[in-house]
Amino acid sequence: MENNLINIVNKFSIEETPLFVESHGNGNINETYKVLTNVQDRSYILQRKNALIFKNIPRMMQNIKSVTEHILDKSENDAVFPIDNLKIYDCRDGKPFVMDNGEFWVLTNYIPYSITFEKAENHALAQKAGKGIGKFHSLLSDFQGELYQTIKGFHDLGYRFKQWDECIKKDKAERLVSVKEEVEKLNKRRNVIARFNKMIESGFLPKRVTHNDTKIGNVLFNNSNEVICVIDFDTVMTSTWINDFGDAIRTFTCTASENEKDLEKVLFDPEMFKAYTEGYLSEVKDALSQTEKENLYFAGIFITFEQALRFLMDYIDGDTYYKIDYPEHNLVRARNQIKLLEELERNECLMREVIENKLNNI
Ligand code: GN1
Ligand code: MG
Repeated sequence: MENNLINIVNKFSIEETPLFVESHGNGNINETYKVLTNVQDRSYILQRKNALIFKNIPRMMQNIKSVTEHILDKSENDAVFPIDNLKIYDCRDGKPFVMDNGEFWVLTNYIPYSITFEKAENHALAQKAGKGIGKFHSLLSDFQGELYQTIKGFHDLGYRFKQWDECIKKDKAERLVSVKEEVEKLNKRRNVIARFNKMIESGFLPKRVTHNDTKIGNVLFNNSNEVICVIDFDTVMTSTWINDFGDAIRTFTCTASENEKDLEKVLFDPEMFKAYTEGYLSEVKDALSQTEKENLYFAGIFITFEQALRFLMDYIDGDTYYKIDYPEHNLVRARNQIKLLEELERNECLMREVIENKLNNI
């Protein structure tokens, strides 16, 4: 296996000699490896993109290239996104990926001494991450290019509800009987979520360049806990900033990771919400439209509901989408997200007040 991976790395245009390849990170979709080379502190990230989920990888890579080039052009000498971090290497025939046995491989820089987190460890970290994601949004706010829709209906709850109805009808893995309570908890929220989604999809909120996976694990920090950059651009598409704010709130304000089994540990931390929101708004406040400002408070609830639905659907379907470490993993994740959803709902007023307050005082 390792030899095969080294052969793949050798197809990319890099000067160093790859020596070792080791498994890296804990993504739920792609296979990720760190490649060590003959030059100290010159390592790479090799990824096998999941072609079952990303149906058109060449176009996805085109999205990633256009967006990273736009950032790199604008952020030269910028402390938040220092040049080179996001570079994607072409293979020797000029494409930004290698095809091997029908599989797509991509090579990017490994940033020395970089770290990621599964949950926010302190408020300063959440504040800095908010600033980093806000910076990502503001750097791309004047992007003029076209972006391909990498995954159909990714954050469109109308589309997700169609998948949900089908999933419940088919009950492919015959697990429905064991998750009645969870299904009911989601169904009873359907109308509220659908109404919010309709408002988003109707064009009431501006369409922007969005990351669409702004979870905590996709923000890279250095060992002094300063943000280096946002990573994992696979789902960069056009949608609303609500989605990115929401996914960050889902993960930065929760006292446990999305894999935590003990639901008593899954709580909303209001201080984390304040810190993240302050960092985020300090970068994008002036660019936000009035409708975005008015609807940010619901973003965390919206995306956490969606994530609970997606994990539960995958469990009912028989675990065909997300990687799992044990048979009940998707169910554990779904229950965890439902608990967080309840916590967020209880804090809806608080979130509204904090946003209003920060908008007036930053
Ligand atoms: C997946 O593979 P990863 O960890 O980057 C998923 C996200 C989910 C996330 C939950 C393409 O992201 O949408 O929010 O898991 N990516 C895709 O951890 O479905
Ligand atoms: Mg991702």
